[in-house]
Amino acid sequence: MAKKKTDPWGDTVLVEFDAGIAWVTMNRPSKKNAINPTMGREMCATLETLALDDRCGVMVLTGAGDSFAAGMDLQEYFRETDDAGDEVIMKARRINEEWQWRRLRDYPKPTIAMVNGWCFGGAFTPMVGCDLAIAAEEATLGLSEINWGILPAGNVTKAVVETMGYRDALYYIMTGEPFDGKRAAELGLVNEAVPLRQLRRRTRELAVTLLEKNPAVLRNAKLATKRVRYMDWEVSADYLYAKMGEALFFGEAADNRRGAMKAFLDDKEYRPGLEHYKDTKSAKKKSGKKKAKKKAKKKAKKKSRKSGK
Ligand code: ACO
Ligand code: V55
Repeated sequence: MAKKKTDPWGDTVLVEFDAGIAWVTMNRPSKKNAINPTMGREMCATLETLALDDRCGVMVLTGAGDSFAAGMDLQEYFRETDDAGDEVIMKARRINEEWQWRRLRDYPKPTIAMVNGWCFGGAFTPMVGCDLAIAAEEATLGLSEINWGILPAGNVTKAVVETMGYRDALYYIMTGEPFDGKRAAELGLVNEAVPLRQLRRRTRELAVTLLEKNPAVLRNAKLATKRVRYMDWEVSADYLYAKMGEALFFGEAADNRRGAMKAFLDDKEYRPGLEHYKDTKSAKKKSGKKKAKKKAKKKAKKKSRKSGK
């Protein structure tokens, strides 16, 4: 498979496009991908650009070498900003939170964190900021803040209580004890853990599943999940009907829905409980459009033929 490598946003972030997937790599391997202010700026630019780039149907966030990211850079993010004063600290925080949770949590494309290795402290915020996460069983994660003298800020504590149970969150925040990828899956911090040698393959497989869905409906489904979490049942019911209706006005979502109902109810061609509806008509319409999309569709079709429908 031909891979195109571009790094127009600098050295700390790498982007590779591959059949509808944008692999975004935190790239300071000699510093275990510790997140410094430069990476923050380059991540903001990267996410901003990929949001409007058709080559990015799904965004995967990962790290170069043996690390996802060893948290915030203790030298450049903490020690150097300590010396520089309030305004500099506040600017560094603003840029950091811009990509780590403000932008990521509401990202218009589906996002997957691929936790390939060391993942500490500040790395939890973008990891949880992604919609889904897969870890290598061999990865080592931890809330190491308490081990060196701070509490998990930068919304790390928020990310942890949103994913882990209450007792587990307190346990790992208070002890700073490291744990592996398998344990991260048990804790609900990631969706699943697989052996490192299968990590990329499994992540790609999950991304391809997401690429098959109607993108407007998928976007609204994920945003609605995040919103209704803190609503009461009455407000949530109204909100979901409004969003369900709204999503049908975007792109080919209404055609997709109508076609799927026909294929199930009239033609008895497929069963929505068991598989994704493949809209052959709109696939043809799209085929002149974008190379990456075409490639992804073709791959998905081939896969469904192989599996005997
Ligand atoms: N900030 C700054 N530099 C870092 C960081 C970091 N968070 N993590 C690693 N590095 C640097 C090391 O200083 C070292 O630099 P050098 O080669 O210039 O001396 C290089 O990365 C390699 O790290 P080593 O410690 O030599 O690698 P090792 O494999 O022995 O250990 C480990 C890896 C466990 C990740 C270790 O580097 C570590 O504990 N890092 C800090 C993890 C952490 O607690 N991060 C902060 C979380 S709290 C927060 O983010 C707010
Ligand atoms: C921390 C993390 C931050 C931050 C300040 O977990 C402290 C410690 C993720 O950003 O801005």
